[in-house]
Amino acid sequence: MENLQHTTLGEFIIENQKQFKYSSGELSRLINSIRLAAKIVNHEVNKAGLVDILGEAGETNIQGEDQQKLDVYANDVFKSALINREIVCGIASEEEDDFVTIEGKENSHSNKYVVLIDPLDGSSNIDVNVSVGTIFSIYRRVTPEGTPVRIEDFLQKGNEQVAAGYIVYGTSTMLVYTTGHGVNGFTLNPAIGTFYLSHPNMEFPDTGKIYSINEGNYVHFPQGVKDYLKYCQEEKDDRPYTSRYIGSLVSDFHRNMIKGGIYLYPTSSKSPQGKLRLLYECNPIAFLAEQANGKATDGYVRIMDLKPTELHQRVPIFCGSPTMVEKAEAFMAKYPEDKNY
Ligand code: AHM
Ligand code: MG
Repeated sequence: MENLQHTTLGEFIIENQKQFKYSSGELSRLINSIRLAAKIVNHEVNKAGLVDILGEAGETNIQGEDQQKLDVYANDVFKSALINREIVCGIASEEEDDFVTIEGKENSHSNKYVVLIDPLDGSSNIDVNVSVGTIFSIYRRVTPEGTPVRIEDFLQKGNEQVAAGYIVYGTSTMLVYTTGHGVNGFTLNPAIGTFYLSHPNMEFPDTGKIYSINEGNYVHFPQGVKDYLKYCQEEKDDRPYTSRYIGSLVSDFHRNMIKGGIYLYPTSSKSPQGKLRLLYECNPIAFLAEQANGKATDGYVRIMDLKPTELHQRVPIFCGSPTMVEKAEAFMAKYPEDKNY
């Protein structure tokens, strides 16, 4: 039977609204609409294995409905949840070349927040039934309310985030988020469609034994990363560490936060700026990491101190248990020339 003593996400959002300094209920409504969209996307992601029976993306299925690719579908769901409820003035998404401007009531641009989102990260994992995620980042606009949003509303430092979070569609579906007062995780009970607070005050252990990196790129990595990987594999003290790499940022990060570990996506000669996107992958992950006793840097500089220059900018990222990130940074510091990627 359902334990009615457990806090639901809806209750948690209301109870914690007063913590937020500009509390007008707008941020709470925004997180509520992300909660709703997460449930809809979860429902669709769960059916992904049926695609061979129901029809491939881009085809028409047996019922005559057009099948969409799941990342495009997730983008549409999150966008319409945010647009229909008239709570944001702009959205930037991995799925959209440019940011989307949203008009509020009576054609004004009166809402305060912008959302940056990766609607379905790691989506190549869908075909093989491995977990994927959604990542989101929320800012207050910097341009005047009532006017259309501009690029500078989106190109804010990670430091300015008011909230960030992710949904992991894994063996369970979880929504994990922060508004700058720690990190809390909620698990979906799919039978009744309710998220329950299952992981209050999540924190990275100070150190851990897991390193997560696509080691297939080893020969292309900067020397500092190569040296750090050799350190991870060395037989000394509590090493060698364990290698775990799902290839889904959200899932790798989530596991490391619970067990202790480091995730790295460095620059390489194949991807000289790294692969992951600053605005809707690295910054929200960095905010969560720091709110959970962890660290996130580009190997030299704190991710949330980087000044964004473009919407889909890529940066290298090293994040996770603080002692492990600091150790990796010490190896990078020996090669200061690699700082200018
Ligand atoms: P995507 O935004 O195209 O899905 O790529 C992001 C994903 C991350 O989730 C994951 O950590 C990384 O790309 C894996 O990349 P690789 O296959 O190069 O190791
Ligand atoms: Mg992505």
